[in-house]
Amino acid sequence: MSDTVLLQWQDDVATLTLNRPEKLNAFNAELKAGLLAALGDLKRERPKVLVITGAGRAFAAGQDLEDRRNASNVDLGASIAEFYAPLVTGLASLPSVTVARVPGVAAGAGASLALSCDIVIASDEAKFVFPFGKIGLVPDGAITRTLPRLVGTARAKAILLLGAPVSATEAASVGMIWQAVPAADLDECVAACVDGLSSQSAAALAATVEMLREPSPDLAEHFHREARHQARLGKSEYYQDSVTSFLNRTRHSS
Ligand code: T3D
Repeated sequence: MSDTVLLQWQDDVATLTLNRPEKLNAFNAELKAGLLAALGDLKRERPKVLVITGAGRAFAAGQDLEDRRNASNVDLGASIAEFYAPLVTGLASLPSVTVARVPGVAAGAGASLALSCDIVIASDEAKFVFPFGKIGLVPDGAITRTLPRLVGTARAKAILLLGAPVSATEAASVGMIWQAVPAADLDECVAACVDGLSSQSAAALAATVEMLREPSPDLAEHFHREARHQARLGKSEYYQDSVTSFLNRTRHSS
């Protein structure tokens, strides 16, 4: 894997860093190849938690526009089919809880990537920029699907059609992301989130994200899936041990 993408491990937590800070981690060909290679590793290794972040002051500035100098020679449909779709669908199919650590700007497909994660924690200096209409493209990275689910259709339409940057603080206030935190506290907040996830059952977390990412449109089918997960998880040693330790807990009188 090239050093434009770093994949680091600590126990069952993986951290994927987009590493072209001088270009705000824009997706050039090398970085894209690195991301797809990393995705292959993640599919094999199945971490409990995956943190995705950008090196330096940005999360990611989206497609590298230097690689689009002669755009008429490039098939952008193929770019979606061969990179953006496999990336976002690949992440959505991981059993890992995905956490975006957003230190600064996330623009274009960079914003789509960040918002495709299960939990997004951003520095209060960050912003989400959707420049698609201004550069003559449809919003991609499935953001036209993701964003209405996060903030509702009316707000998603205004955000994507008007293209005004959304500050991290505003994003948190409308439920687009989980938290906007002071820049100096970003790492501590992400670490607390990761610790909270790490202390839980991997199988339970995987089932929970599977249900949350793609809820069944039909309520009966949703309950069917829920029952299947619960039947399996209910037989696990993890659950049995948790029940036993609850029942054997020591009560402290105050
Ligand atoms: O093509 C396809 O395959 C279809 C898919 C498209 C998906 C997309 O993502 S389309 C959207 C592409 N992204 C953008 O349009 C964002 C372009 N960037 C910006 O608008 C601004 O850079 C930011 C708002 C993100 C940040 O602004 P600022 O003032 O903080 O930083 P800056 O000075 O503009 O950028 C710093 C450097 O990063 C600069 O390089 P330099 O001059 O110092 O060598 C700049 O050129 C470079 N950079 C930033 N974004 C990109 C980029 N280089 C290439 N591509 C970029 N997208």
